Amino acid sequence: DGPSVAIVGATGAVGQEFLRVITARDFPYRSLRLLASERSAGKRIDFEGRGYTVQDLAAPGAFEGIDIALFSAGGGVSRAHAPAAVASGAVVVDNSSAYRMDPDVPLVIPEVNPEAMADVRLGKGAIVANPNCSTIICLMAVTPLHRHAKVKRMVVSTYQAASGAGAAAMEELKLQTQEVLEGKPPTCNIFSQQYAFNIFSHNAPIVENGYNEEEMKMVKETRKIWNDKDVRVTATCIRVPTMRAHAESVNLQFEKPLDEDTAREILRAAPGVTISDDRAANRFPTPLEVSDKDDVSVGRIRQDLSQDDNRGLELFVCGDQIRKGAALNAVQIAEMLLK
Ligand code: A2P
Ligand code: 11C
Repeated sequence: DGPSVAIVGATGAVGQEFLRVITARDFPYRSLRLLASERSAGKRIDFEGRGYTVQDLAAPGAFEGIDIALFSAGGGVSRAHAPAAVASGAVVVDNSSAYRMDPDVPLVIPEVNPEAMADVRLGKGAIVANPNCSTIICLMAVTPLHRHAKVKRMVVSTYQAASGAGAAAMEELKLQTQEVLEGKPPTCNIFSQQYAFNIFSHNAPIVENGYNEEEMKMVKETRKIWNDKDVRVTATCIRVPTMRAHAESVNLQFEKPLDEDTAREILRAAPGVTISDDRAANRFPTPLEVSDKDDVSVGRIRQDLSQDDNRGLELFVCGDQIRKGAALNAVQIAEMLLK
């Protein structure tokens, strides 16, 4: 029993994580179809005791009989193929940026705004968008506080892992690290500059206002998810040589006062959030600690001393970019469709 599920981009970093999350959560499925590019067509993937042959997404009938299609093969692939999936009656959960800002497409973090997808039904073709990983990780920690004291302004600085740029970027980081240690010139295929032992501004293109696209996604997606077009958000997104979890420094300005003890209490009760805030031991969230974990981890919770009347807080958040930033969030959306 359960829905028939297709995974688009099944050979990629997020695609492989979909499979792990499906197993971890015991997601019920009637059948599974693994789709990727023609490069991978014919490749065998063993999953839960069965062998699957990867199929070419572009072959006719790729979505025939599919109830839920989990897409993670980039925006171009989603734009090219999600309409066909919808036309054949599937609900597409799209991990790309292609449809996020479409007013007819819900942009959903299940712990934050499940109500946005109230009209989406299994059996009726539709798209639900998964937010950008940096947005998800940030809003998992900030939304519970926002509900309490209303965020007026949010300043985010990110420290983003290789996985955000795909499996090949993770391989490039490993290879470069080895090359640099051996005194060889680093191979730069995915990124245009040395990544190992370096940090640089996020590789997303810079737009007209000087921000890069990753930063603008955080701005626009936050407004849509919170349904608050007035909230002020600014971000600086940086790539750091970690493997699969993003870190973010978040500065908040609230409409109402919020002291740090109350903030800690609120976060302790928040689903999908763990607190790691040991001042005595100087131990706080790290990308390594949250890797392969479902929860985002929050620490460095402190009053912003530059703001009056307890109107400001500082936080440091880490989250597994492939897990909650992508695959887990999408599978949670799929689970909501089964309710
Ligand atoms: P393939 O392995 O056949 O190239 P990652 O983000 O880790 O780089 O993974 C990208 C995923 O998207 C892979 O599964 C990749 O398949 C898939 N993909 C990329 N381009 C296409 C395409 N044009 N059609 C179908 N799948 C694609
Ligand atoms: C990163 N978040 O970490 C990016 C990549 O809009 O889904 C994913 C871009 C997106 O590099």
